[in-house]
Amino acid sequence: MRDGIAEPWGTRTPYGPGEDWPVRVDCHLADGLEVGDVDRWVRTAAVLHSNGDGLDLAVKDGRIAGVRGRADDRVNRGRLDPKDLFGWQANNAPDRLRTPLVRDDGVLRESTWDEAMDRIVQRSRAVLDTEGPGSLGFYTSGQLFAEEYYTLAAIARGALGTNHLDGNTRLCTATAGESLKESFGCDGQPSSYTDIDHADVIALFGHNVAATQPVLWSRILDRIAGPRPPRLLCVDPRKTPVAEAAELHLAPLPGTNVALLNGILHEVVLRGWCDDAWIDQHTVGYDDLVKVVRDYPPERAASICGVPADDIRAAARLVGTTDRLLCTVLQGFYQSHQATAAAVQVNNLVLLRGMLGRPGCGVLQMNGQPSAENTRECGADGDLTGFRNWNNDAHVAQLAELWNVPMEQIPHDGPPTHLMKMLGLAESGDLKFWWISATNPAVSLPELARVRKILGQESLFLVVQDAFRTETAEFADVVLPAAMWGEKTGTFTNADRTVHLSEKAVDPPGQARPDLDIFLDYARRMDLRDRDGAAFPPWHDAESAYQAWQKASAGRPCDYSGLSYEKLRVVSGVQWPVGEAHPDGTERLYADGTFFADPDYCEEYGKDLHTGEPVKPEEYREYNPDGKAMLKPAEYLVPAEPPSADYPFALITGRTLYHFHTRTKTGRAPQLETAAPDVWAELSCRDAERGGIAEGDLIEIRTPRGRVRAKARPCGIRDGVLFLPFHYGYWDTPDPTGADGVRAANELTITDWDPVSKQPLFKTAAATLRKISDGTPQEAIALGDRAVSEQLVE
Ligand SMILES: Nc1nc2c(c(=O)[nH]1)N[C@H]1C(S)=C(S)[C@@H](COP(=O)(O)OP(=O)(O)OC[C@H]3O[C@@H](n4cnc5c(=O)[nH]c(N)nc54)[C@H](O)[C@@H]3O)O[C@H]1N2
Ligand SMILES: Nc1nc2c(c(=O)[nH]1)N[C@H]1C(S)=C(S)[C@@H](COP(=O)(O)OP(=O)(O)OC[C@H]3O[C@@H](n4cnc5c(=O)[nH]c(N)nc54)[C@H](O)[C@@H]3O)O[C@H]1N2
Ligand SMILES: [Mo]
Repeated sequence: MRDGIAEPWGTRTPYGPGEDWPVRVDCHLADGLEVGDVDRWVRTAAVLHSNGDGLDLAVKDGRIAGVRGRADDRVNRGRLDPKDLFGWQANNAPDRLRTPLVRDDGVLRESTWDEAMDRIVQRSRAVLDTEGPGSLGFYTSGQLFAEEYYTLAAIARGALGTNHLDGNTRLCTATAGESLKESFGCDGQPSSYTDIDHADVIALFGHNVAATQPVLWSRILDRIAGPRPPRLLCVDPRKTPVAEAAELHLAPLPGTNVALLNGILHEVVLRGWCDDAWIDQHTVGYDDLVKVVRDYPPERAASICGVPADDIRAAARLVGTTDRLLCTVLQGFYQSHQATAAAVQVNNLVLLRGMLGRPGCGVLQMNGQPSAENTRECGADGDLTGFRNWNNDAHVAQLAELWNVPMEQIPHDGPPTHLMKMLGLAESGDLKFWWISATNPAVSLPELARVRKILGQESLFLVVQDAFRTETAEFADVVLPAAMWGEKTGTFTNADRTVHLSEKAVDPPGQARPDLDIFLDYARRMDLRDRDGAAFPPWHDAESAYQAWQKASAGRPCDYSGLSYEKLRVVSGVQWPVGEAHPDGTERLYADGTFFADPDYCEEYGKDLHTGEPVKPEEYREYNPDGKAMLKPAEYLVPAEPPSADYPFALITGRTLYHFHTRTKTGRAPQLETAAPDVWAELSCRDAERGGIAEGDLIEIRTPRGRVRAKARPCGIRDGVLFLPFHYGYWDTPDPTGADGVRAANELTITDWDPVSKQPLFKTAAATLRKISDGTPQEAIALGDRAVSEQLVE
């Protein structure tokens, strides 16, 4: 048992290219408990990121009492990161929701399930009868199980017939999905984590993997410590541990990723580093791409991004001349104004170099949350179930047949409503009923002052389904207590298509119930029926829901038809598709050079990368009749809110290693909370010196939307850029900064989104800064998070 806080990545187990990653089993048990005392171990995987690390829960006296990594798991070979070592304690927190709550006279009070569900059913019925299905909306998560999303999609789209269903994956990996649709015609991760075992160059684009998938980072560190290590390129305005370890670190101005990639592609094309034969055979769009990137010589890109032109040349040489190039992309690309356009340029790089389907090659358009992939594939986000195309009547007809509902009932006269649009519908009063499950928008959405106003609006009946009484629950008309991971059964799929089964280990507290049971209970109480009058959905528990999902996925790219619960109980992690052609799963997609892009099969016809305007079916047929991979160019566009005289800094937001999102779990794990107890703001040492600001001083950051007070942390971030972690909600009182409770980064962020993926811009706002007061040496020391993680890099 290592000190998971002081050693987030643990000890090195070096290995060479093409070798198996050695096993290292991490374990943490409740104080005083020995392995021999554990009653039983129950199979699951990590839920505090998208890595999908296989683990077993220790059960003692009916409670979760620890975790142990599974040595035979394909993803982690036994390793666990700090959040996974300690985060399970949240399940046992004394302040879990144990009963439903309903609002009377403005106050939430305890109620029974019958009373709470009656209120929900009455209101849904009334709204449905008077205003139609378009007045009901559902906003779900990237943290439930596939069974739960599939059920919610069937209820919302199939039975109620509303188009307003989306997940918080909109904030998270909408761009991952969209960029894959743009380039390959369909969502689905091309590559595999095992590509790290083979890669010669790993390029990380806006992805602080050391903090956000520490076990994946351990895998990279172990390659670096072994023979013939991979060379690393890091693109991030901050000096992250990834940047420290990289051979080359480019720190572009926030929001300039497209210009940077165009500069790199310019070099790759003009220096002849393309795989021309592969491009000819497998892609369309080469000439369009060349026409655009020709105008981005490194000097031009350098002047836009604020990085040296020679560094762009060096980066291009690194990715342009290696035989095994693996690229990863995450929020530094996804949460800015040209999110999809930028992520697609990384796909272009991989395509130009013919780097698909071989060990050590490819692209990981990463996910963030443990089951973000399932939200997308089950159709609980802006797509139809099974990566089906809303704009293809044959696909809608398949769903109608599967669900035995009239095809007209499944909304498909426009794209499914994305979250930011739903928020607008709630604001305008058009949305009258909104059911939010497993997400905490009162902290995680941009421009919180507006979000609070909308959630609190009289015209909106708000249902919040969570394990805790969150900031969002405080606005609810009805609060439903949910069982969490470990307290229910289901499957979830990580960022490299690895599916795990998560088994119920213990009972939920009080009257809390699994989300699946709640959704099914709602369907029964609403008396939802299929075309023949049978109760819909017809399934009744996790396994029957999963079997229905298997059937819905059969023949689609995300094929689960050959992957039973039984098999998942034997093999630790299987990658979809799993069907007749691939009974044991599929390590890499597109190894045979065929894509899911055929006009009759593809998930989407694509969009204009600048405006988001959907491509018409007939245009797509003409552009890509044979379903090849697509090379799509984009011009760089200036961010909507660039730094100005009044707001001279570029503000970005993101994560720390020790917390997950709005801290409902990690804030309840003492080791994690102590490691990063309060908000801080990163600024460059030079900016700090100019402002007379020292480590630990209290500073105030302002944008046109609001202000936040935080302790200053001068560090290696690029000049002119500020960074705030977004974990700290305003609800935690008393507020230690004394700044009237305002410490949520999203007080500052802007209501704006990428026109293609509709993902909000959490990483680019213009801000100003002033010092409020001197800190004390103790306060500087209390900022332990940075101290610990940076010291370990050295
Ligand atoms: N510890 C921890 N791990 C997590 C989570 C967590 O909350 N805590 N959440 C999980 C989830 S849901 C997600 S989505 C992932 C997110 O994982 P990441 O994307 O790795 O995390 P972020 O900190 O949001 O952003 C990554 C980096 O983007 C950089 N960046 C900001 N603006 C730009 C830009 O314009 N260009 C470039 N190139 N880079 C930029 C930031 O400096 C930051 O270091 O993490 C997952 N894992
Ligand atoms: N400024 C800024 N904002 C951001 C980001 C950023 O980088 N910067 N990142 C964005 C990203 S990538 C993400 S993913 C979002 C995350 O934003 P949120 O989804 O709001 O974050 P969480 O705190 O994970 O909220 C999940 C909620 O689900 C509850 N929960 C957990 N398990 C279960 C369950 O099994 N059932 C039910 N019913 N509830 C459960 C938890 O208690 C918690 O309240 O934040 C986004 N917001
Ligand atoms: Mo995320």
